Amino acid sequence: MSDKRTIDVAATQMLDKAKEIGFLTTFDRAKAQEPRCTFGNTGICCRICLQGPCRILPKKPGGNKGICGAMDYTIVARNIVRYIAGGSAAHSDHGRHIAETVLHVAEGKLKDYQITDPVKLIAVAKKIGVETEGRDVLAVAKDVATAALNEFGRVNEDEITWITANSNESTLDVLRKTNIMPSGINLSLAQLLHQTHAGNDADPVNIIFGGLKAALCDYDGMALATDLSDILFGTGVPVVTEANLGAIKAEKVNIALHGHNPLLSQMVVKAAKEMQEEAKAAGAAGINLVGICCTGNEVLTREGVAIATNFATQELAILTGAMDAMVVDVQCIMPSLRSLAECYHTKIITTMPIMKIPGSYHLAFDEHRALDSAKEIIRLAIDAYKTRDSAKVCIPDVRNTVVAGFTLESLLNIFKKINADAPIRVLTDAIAAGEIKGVALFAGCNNLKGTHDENHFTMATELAKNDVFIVATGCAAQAFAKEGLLNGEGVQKYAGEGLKKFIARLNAAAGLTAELPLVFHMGSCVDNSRAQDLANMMAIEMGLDNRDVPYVASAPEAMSEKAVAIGSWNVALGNPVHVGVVAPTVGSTLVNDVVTKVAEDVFGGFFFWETDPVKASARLVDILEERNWKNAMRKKANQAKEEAN
Ligand code: BF8
Ligand code: SF4
Repeated sequence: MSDKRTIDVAATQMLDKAKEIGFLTTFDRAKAQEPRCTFGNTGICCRICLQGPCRILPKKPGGNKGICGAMDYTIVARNIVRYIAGGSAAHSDHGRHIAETVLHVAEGKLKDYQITDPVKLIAVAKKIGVETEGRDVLAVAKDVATAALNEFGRVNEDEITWITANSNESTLDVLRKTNIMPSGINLSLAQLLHQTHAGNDADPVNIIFGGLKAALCDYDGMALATDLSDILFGTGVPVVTEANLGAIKAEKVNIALHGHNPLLSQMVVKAAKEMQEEAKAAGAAGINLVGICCTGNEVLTREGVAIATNFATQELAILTGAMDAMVVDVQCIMPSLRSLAECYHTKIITTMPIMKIPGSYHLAFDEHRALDSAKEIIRLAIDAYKTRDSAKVCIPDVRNTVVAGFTLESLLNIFKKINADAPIRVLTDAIAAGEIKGVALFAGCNNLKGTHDENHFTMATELAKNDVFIVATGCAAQAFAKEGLLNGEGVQKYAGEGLKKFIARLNAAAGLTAELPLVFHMGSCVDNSRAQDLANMMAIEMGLDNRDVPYVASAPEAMSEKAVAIGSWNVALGNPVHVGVVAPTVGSTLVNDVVTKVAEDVFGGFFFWETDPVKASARLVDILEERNWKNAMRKKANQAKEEAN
């Protein structure tokens, strides 16, 4: 574990303040956990039955296996795929919630939500085979939402819809041949928990394949979440805002939107617009919304809401003394928020039936009266504001300009201004010409096993220097936002000559008031599906299989089960994936070799673990250069020539 806590200047100031008031933050708690247990760290601790925990103790007679006889490889494989099950359940349940809401909108049951983007609705309907000709928008929406909900309960042999609709044929072939194509999400997740029950599957490879099937459900759940969120709230376009704790405003009622699901945060944004006067009547200059974690990314993309901070530093937003309410929904919310809030006037408001924190204020969010629920939340914040102690307010004067909102559609709209017929060719031609080396997706969390945000920053600037076009989601994107990589200055400071030229060309065509950024913010973690759509498009345009495309993914500070699931479907869909923490697969050479080596032969994608961000970046650049795309394109061109002769 590193001694340096964070590279974020605002966070450093707040950590010093925490020390001053004697509050132990997540950074202190991370230190308290050191040294870590090697068994757990490497994946060779089994706790899935009550005889356990069993550890692999090779030097003791009888200790080289668990009590039931499970080998290291079985234990490691079971542990890792159970992470995938957790992540996949979280993402897909988020998607289900949105799908259910779209269905209820289509049935006229909800007054506060509408179909905001009918163009996206028609595009999604066509993609998944829902009839659109001459049909009413709500009728189409009902069928699309029903198709999404059918992804969950399907128990027959039919293939799952969103993966089949989104993926390229050669990728689907691999998924079918390896028998990991899911049918229903619930079925695959239940089967995986069954498969990894004590005394069940002991074959590590079979377990990993079961895990990959569940990971594909993660992909499916997030792809439908992205599509249906766009339909409901609009597909983002470029927006300009700011990021870091300096986005919290002393003179305003500050509300942090924290969690993941836009069903709540979008409503708070809407309510805030209507309630500015109420805040003013309480003596504030208005209402200021800021985002934390992925719901922050959702409302940044669609509404231009500023970002306060990312996962590891969520507590620090409260330490500014100016956070009047933090409204949370699901996922990545630290239970510690509540005890810290006690030192201040901040109201922690939980809203979802599956996410409560003892002692915090629970306001059950009800989609049937969504706007009223959101208004109640804002009123709680205004009331809290009235009790704010101005002597405790200390907001770091740190913020950076952010240009975000690059959903795939909005990125393609920029490309279209250069090539209206084949927009994606703007990117692939620049790669073929050697101007840029390829595309890297940065995704995932913060992990305090390292220095907060350091891997993110170092890797993005290293890859930019090497002319890699970068897209980002999740807390990685928020790290870049805070550190000034999501604006034009970032390009001038960090891009290599080729990337600079490429972005300059986009700037000239885009005609936006703001300069395009070094890193293109694609949204929240469920929006990793947007990045995969980009990879799929590149493959089609370049005439390649996904496994040959110059596209890589990295989670420099992966933390959550969701990150494990995302990384795993990336591998299954053909992408090389870097992870900046050592995965708990290293306790079994066999399992580790399967996911880092054998996977490449089967899927084209593979994992590698590298905690040093400079080394990891160099490896990613090498991978982009070594991918088979040049050979494959040459071969295709020769074939075409021969056929023409
Ligand atoms: O879904 S990147 S810490 S906030 S899990 Fe969580 Fe990780 Fe952040 Fe978004 Ni994604
Ligand atoms: Fe131990 Fe086997 Fe039970 Fe795991 S399943 S805890 S290895 S007895």
